[in-house]
Amino acid sequence: MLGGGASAAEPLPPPGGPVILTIAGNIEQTNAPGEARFDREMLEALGTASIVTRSQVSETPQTFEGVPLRVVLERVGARGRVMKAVALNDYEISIPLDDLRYEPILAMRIDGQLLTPRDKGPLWIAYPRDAHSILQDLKYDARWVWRLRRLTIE
Ligand SMILES: Nc1nc2c(c(=O)[nH]1)N[C@H]1C(S)=C(S)[C@@H](COP(=O)(O)O)O[C@H]1N2
Ligand SMILES: [Mo]
Repeated sequence: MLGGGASAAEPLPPPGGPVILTIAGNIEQTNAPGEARFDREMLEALGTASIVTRSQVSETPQTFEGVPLRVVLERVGARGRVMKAVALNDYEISIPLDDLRYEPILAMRIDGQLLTPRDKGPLWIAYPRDAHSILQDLKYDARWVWRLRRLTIE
């Protein structure tokens, strides 16, 4: 559950560059009809964090760097219990917002390399999998949406 009285501070400016993430659904801040659109610069300006962890796709720890999901959702004034995440390949999964307790990020870089839509980019949802044994499970692996393009707050 996110929200409970918290409100987003400033109106969201329109993106100046290519849109890499669109957020829709139950949000307070929009910069397009019913949607909040972000380019890379807008996301990076929210502040980045990193996670060093192994994953379903790498037995060697990698450094995932990006924007904390919580910060992005707070910026748009998201309120709800679940977010539907949709990828460029139309992969789709519902993620409970309770997962924010694990501080997942929207990763833009891996080991310093910018993710592009040709690999797992532009955004890849990453969890601190090594830090929490509960996350070492297919249920959570399926929430590591790569090539993420859209979130809908429900
Ligand atoms: N965009 C996208 N993200 C995705 C998937 C997918 O098919 N497309 N599969 C999910 C599932 S079910 C798992 S277990 C992990 C790892 O999937 P992979 O081994 O196919 O990369 O990524 C998740 N993220
Ligand atoms: Mo999976």
